[in-house]
Amino acid sequence: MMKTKNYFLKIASALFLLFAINSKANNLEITGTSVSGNNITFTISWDNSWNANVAPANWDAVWVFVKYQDCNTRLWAHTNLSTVAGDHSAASPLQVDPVADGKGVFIRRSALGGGNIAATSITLKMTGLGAGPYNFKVFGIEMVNIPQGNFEIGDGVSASSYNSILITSTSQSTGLTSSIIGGGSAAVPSTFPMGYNAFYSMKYEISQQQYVEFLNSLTYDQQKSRTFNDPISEAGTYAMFTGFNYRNGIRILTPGNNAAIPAVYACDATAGEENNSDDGQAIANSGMSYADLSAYLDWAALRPMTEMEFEKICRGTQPRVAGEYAWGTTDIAPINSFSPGLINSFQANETYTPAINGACAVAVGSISGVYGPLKVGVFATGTSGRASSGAAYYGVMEMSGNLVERCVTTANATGTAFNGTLGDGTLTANGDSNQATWPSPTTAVGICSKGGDYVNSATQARISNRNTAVDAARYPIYGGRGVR
Ligand SMILES: [Ca+2]
Ligand SMILES: [Ca+2]
Ligand SMILES: [Ca+2]
Repeated sequence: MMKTKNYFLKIASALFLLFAINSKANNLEITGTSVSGNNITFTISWDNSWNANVAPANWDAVWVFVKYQDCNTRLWAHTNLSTVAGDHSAASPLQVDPVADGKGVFIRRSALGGGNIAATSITLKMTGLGAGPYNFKVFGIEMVNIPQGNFEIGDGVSASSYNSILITSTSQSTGLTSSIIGGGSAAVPSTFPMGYNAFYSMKYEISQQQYVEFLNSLTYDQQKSRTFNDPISEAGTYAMFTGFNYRNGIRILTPGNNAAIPAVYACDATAGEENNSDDGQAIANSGMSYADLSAYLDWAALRPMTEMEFEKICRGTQPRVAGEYAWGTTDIAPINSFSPGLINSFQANETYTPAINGACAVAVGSISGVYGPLKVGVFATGTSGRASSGAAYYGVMEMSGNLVERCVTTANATGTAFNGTLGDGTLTANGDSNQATWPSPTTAVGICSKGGDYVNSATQARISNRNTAVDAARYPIYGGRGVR
């Protein structure tokens, strides 16, 4: 299960005393799954949840989706859930928000408040299931609500910055000409998700544990496309790199059988026995190409983020600051995995001490020792504020630094053709995403890089920095997250 420290504690503690309880790991856990007819019941818990009506006036949620495995074929498939709210139930303090395509639900606080969510019973109604027998697995991804509203783009000083303009409902409904948006952008049509409308963003970059759970639901051929070493490789082989590189500890636990039986993967950053507390489960997953990222997002029924949405998530309703990072100031304190202050390496409570404003995983002098991305939410502690935890305006983490966010660009017509089509939970036979208007996983034309990373200069981590170079490769600095 995903275990991360929370960053939002200090922001929220100004809003609700309840938030000041502790700084324990988020501990998103889904347990006790049982199925009766078309109903699937489980308990969910996570830490430091919020629902606030003062700035940033938003809430967190968990995107929950269900996969089922045919007990005969052993193949996993996506389960549809009812689109009718009354078909689902949640015990207090939670509610279930269905979605129109039935690919999952959002589970969130039903009333204003904050603090940990203790194990709470949820029952969801599944639809369209044929005769079994099946196994079921419930997946959860922490998300942050990004409210509808105006926001500014373009800080005027960062590389390829957009013009300094305000995005409004009119921008979204009529589109933007290339001369109005600037930055060498193509014209942006009204069908492109600009960030004005409300959406959800993943709180964190995709973690190694999340990628393991993804791999373990794929076929052999799909796994082969989504990893560096073939799934038939011997037990202990690292999945994403030639060996234990860039702090990526995903290994083959049980080898696959050529083209038939998929491999089983696990986290084992501290090599020897998998799934120990120091095995890097919550370290961001390095080494994903856009093809890997888009496959994960299609599988999870999310979608790629656009580079305009990136600026919305970071800056929120605040006025632009020249050269600002995701936390809204120009403070920057480069920190890396070999920095002496990094403690509890590879554990769920990996963090940096002492807390410092602008702490961010970007280039630190010369590279030495074991280096790679840090734990998602690494700088958040019980006493950290926005600038010391690195939180973007609405509470999304590591939008500056750690791993590069691969976003849909407005730099070319392939990117601007993107219309926000959601993933449907299903990949091609070889494990690629296949959703209409998504940039091609083969070429990555239409994808750009945002937010910088643990290797490159801090200037790339600025909110308004734009890097529109096309790159379909699998690099140690590449990661990402999805929205819906
Ligand atoms: Ca281990
Ligand atoms: Ca990042
Ligand atoms: Ca698909």
